[in-house]
Amino acid sequence: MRCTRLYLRSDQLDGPKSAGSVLYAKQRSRYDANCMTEFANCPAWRILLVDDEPTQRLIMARLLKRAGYEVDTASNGKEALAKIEAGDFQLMITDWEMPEMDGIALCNALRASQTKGYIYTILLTARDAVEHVVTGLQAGADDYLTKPVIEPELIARLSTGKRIVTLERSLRHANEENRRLSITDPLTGVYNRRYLMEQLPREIDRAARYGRSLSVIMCDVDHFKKINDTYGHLVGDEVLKWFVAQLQANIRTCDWIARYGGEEFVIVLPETNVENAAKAAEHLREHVSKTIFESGELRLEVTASFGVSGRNGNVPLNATLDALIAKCDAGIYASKAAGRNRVTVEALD
Ligand code: GH3
Ligand code: MG
Ligand code: MG
Ligand code: MG
Repeated sequence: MRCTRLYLRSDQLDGPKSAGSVLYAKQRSRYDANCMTEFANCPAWRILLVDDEPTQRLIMARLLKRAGYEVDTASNGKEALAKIEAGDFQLMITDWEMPEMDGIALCNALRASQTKGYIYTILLTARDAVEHVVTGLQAGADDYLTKPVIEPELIARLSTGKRIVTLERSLRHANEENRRLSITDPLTGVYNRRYLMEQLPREIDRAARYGRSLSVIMCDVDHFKKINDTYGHLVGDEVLKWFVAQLQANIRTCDWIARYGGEEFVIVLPETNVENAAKAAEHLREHVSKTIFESGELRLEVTASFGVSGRNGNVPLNATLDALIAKCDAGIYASKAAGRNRVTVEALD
């Protein structure tokens, strides 16, 4: 492959194509086609090009656009950081020497900040001593190239960047998916007990620290074992999904549901005093009891028993997770004992 060094004469870029550049263009389009397959799931690759020299920016931007990248430019590190904050870049090519904030400071700042995804960074500079390379990489650059840049080499190094970014992206997605699965009940799609035990203490701490109200509703489907025994576990599963859908459709968006176990669910109501939580529970109870579960020919009346507890913002209570759950549990027990399909409020001591 012919390797042309890129000099700062823009007329060279727009001039007639030589046989070498046509061959190179063909090779590059094959290369790009490979990249297209390899990165087919990615949206357009966005590069932030940072350089204080307008001509260098212009020529490099044209080169990168021809290679299929979306390009945005900045003339120093400060401007680059502002664009990174506002935009979505996967790759960055930065000059070293620039006014206000140079490329080294930019790399340091980028690595110290939280970006949406990894930004693969190439430092492109006239400085070519080994100690400069070391300083650049230590500042957080992933790669180091010297000016004048050799176009195919830059394109090849950017493709390395794309591989790294793709790997980072798939790892991040896998982690997010694992996290989602680890806190979700697979049958009903609401949070599971692990999430409840992790998140409810945080809600309690926040409410206690800022003197805010927080309430919890616990509910248990009545005579659920009978539904399983009569119609089978698959119907039982459908009833549980239906029950959760009824709850979900009748709570506020800031309230959240977790499956405590079996046919027992917990609804956490931030910023809600116990009186209003009791009203919410009564509304849920009534809605469930008046709505018929339907599946094929089957029509079922389903009811549930509720226990409510919580803290009111103006009462200096130090509720604990165990105390709240125990009170809700006691509420359910009392509702069951009183005949089921009812709501019992248990105040915290
Ligand atoms: P009560 O009114 O006193 O709450 O009676 P109940 O029958 O609802 O309560 P019990 O604790 O006797 O039975 C709960 C049943 O829920 C027993 C268990 O097999 C069933 N169960 C637990 N998890 C699931 C599930 O994921 N799917 C199905 N189909 N059944 C489940
Ligand atoms: Mg410069
Ligand atoms: Mg139960
Ligand atoms: Mg039950």
